[in-house]
Amino acid sequence: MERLYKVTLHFYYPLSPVPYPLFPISYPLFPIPFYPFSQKNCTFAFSNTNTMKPRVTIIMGSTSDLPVMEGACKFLESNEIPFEMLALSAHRTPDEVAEYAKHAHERGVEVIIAGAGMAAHLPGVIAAMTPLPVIGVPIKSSLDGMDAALAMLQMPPGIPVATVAINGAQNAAILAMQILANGDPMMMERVIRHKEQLKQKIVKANADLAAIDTYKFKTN
Ligand code: C2R
Repeated sequence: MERLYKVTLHFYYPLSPVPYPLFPISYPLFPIPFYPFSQKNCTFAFSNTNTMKPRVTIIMGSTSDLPVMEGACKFLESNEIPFEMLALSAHRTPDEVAEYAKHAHERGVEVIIAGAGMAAHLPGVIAAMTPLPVIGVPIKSSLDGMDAALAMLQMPPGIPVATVAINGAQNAAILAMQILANGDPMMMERVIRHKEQLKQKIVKANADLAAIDTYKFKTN
């Protein structure tokens, strides 16, 4: 719910009988309690409306996909990329999917991540109706996720869905960040930093392996 908050601060300050630079001299003669006090009020107003515009939409076919799709949310959050989260279904809410897909780019959205399980038509249907790149996340909810993966991978020529691994929501968010990084130097820095962190993980892994000294025939 939208709320407007107002905070008023009341400032009371002594009116010095002499100019303030002379205050140290006048203070012993006229201590502050003898000064007349003046008051000023300052009001700050702020609302709880979120003014950030989403650059990425994370859509899921059902909230049962949320535990997987949170992998994408967490990655975007940690990289300070504004995103919105929606549940839409090409099967259950076809009109709403069309309404969303046709207008997402007009609202400033740049990349769409769509996760769905089973007969996962959602990303393909969105891709058919938007000029934006669509990244599909096949959700493992039946047949080990192969049904959803094939539905996304096997898009007909002309309507691509960039499909990540089954339950690979974090990779979808990384890919979204890489798309955003084109023409956005700050975002490109984040992509480079992310790659650097991956490298550091392997550097540490090698240090940990080198520290193992329980084998007589281990040479490093
Ligand atoms: P429920 O748990 O709501 O029954 O959904 C969802 O993504 C979910 O993985 C079961 C599964 O159905 C998927 N679903 C789709 C679509 N809508 C919902 N694949 C769609 O439009 O493609």
